[in-house]
Amino acid sequence: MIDFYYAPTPNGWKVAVMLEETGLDYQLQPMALHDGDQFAPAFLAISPNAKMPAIVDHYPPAGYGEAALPVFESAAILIYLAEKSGQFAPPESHRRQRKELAEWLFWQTGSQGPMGGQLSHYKNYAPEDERSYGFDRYLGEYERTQAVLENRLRDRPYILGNDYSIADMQAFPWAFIAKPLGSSLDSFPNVADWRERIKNRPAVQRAINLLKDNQNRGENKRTVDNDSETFNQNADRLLAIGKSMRNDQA
Ligand SMILES: N[C@@H](CCC(=O)N[C@@H](CS)C(=O)NCC(=O)O)C(=O)O
Repeated sequence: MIDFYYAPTPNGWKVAVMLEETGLDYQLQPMALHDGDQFAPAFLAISPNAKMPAIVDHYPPAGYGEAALPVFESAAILIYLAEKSGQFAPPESHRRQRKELAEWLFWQTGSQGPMGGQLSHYKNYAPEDERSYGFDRYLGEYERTQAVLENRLRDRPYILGNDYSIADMQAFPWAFIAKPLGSSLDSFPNVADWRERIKNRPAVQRAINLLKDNQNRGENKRTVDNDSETFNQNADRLLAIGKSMRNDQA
């Protein structure tokens, strides 16, 4: 059984898609990010970055030992689940493809994800009168990553070639929400086709519908104006929690 720490956001969907695709047995551990669940010491022991998604596998495969195994960061979780299930990643012996898998997972983690995340902040959550510079900058940066994907998909249906893989699951959610980010798919027809192919998979549909009612949107949307605590983070909170955890141990 795998505990899946989840909230219905693009980063949460990446792992939800993989769990639904593989059929691995999991139990949802819903997280209320705006109530600060991510700062609970028990969760920080699993995910020191104080962000979801994260998992705890209570029955890890041979070689990991018998203790329950925590994994944080979506790409690391996808690699782990691909290894556990033997699905959606090229085998270790396919060295060139494994190298490409690493490249695209790092690309998503270092480029597409952060640019999409900042764009979302300026489009949806920043103070109204301070949105414009940040929005313009991150729209450009986000669409730059869409262009990278567009070129990659010029001559192949999926990021690694003919086979749908965890590289697609990692990148799909941030292309899926292009329109709510204030971007358009019109200049990216290959991305639009790829997005459609993935979106129509039954497992993907199940994943993006998980806890859909808890999405941060609509009338009660949390923004910087009504929730400065989770939106305006700095080092203080995590340092204070770290200190209190050390004191508890002493
Ligand atoms: N690089 C991380 C990003 C995770 C992330 O940013 N998660 C957000 C939700 S989409 C979160 O947990 N935010 C809580 C917070 O910032 O306090 C991953 O891909 O796992």
